Amino acid sequence: MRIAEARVIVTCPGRNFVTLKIVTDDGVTGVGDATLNGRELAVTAYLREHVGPALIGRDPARIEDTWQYLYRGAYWRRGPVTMTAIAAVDTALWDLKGKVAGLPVYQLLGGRSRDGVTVYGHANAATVDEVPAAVAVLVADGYRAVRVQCGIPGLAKTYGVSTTGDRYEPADAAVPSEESWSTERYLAHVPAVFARVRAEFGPGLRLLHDVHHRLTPIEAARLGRSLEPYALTWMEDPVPAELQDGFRLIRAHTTTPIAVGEVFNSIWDCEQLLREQLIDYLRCSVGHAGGITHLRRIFDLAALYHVRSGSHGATDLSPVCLAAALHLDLSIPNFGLQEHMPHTAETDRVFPHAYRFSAGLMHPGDEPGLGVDIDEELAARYPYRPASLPVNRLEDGTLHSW
Ligand code: CS2
Ligand code: MG
Repeated sequence: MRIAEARVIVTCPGRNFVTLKIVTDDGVTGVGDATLNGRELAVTAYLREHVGPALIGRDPARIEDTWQYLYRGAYWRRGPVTMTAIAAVDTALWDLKGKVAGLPVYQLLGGRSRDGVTVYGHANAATVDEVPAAVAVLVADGYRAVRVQCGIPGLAKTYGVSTTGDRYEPADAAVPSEESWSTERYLAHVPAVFARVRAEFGPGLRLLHDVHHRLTPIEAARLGRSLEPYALTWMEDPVPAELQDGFRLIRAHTTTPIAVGEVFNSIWDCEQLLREQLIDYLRCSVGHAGGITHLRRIFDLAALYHVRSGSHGATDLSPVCLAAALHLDLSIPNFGLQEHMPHTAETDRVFPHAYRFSAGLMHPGDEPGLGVDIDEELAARYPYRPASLPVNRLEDGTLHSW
């Protein structure tokens, strides 16, 4: 068996997705998610121009060798575009290997380590008074863990909260839209949000919050300490993660667990945070961190330091990525939580899949491979639409992290 074609499919059923479909000379296919929110065409070009031609004629069974070939062969190693492209190839090859073996990928990864994959949902509300109703919807749906994001008094918009009543999709304009931010307003407001949730739902519900890279280490330490009475499962992306020593300062002041990593794309981005036990959950995704092969390696390193997985799973990661994530989540020993933002029905039609949600757990299904595909005819009806993520400015106009 040899690789005969590497097809890159760009579609926009409500938001852009990029999918790599690898086809063998026997007609067996595998798919990988190559979506990088706001930079979709960069990965598309990388795959079409620099990776696809090099795959033709290769043995699809040689997954690790292909990974090394694409990683070392790039010369310019790492980075979100390169690693998303490698991730798509790797994921497609695991899909293919499962189909050839007649086994779901999780069986190739060592089988089930748990009954199902515990997922967390998103409760978003414009005001504190609206938060309990948003959380109640998820609890009623069976979620055992809920991420809570709330509007901030005095700010028109903030991360995670839709202002249109539609689903929250942050890539909302061809040229980045601008949002306004106030750390002072945020830090003064967030504890009351979780005090309200705990008062309404008690101590058992696992609560999470995404800070989205917006604080300094001492501000994050203050936030973590202010949230300690509410026993969060995690405080996510408290600071931009370039300065990893900064996490020592947060750790010195608060026991609120920390989750980081959705913007990481290689084991090297994680190594110091893991070795120094500066985080508690690692958010790297199959789609952005080099695929199943690399992410399994990252989670094995994390396990040495008591760090559990908490993979990114926003709607800008396609159903192909979610399917692959569930196979890995089901099998690794140090699974923590999996993010689950359900895709639209339109997206689910473009990406038929076997995975299912029930009572707070997800399972990838037992179809050979990943149990997901792309309906290329339907995908062709949704042309690419330029869309960029927003930028963020402080109230005095200073550019800040979004
Ligand atoms: C967020 C994401 O889901 C999360 O935790 O950080 O929604 C993130 O904003 C988007 O994936 C960016 O494309
Ligand atoms: Mg996040």
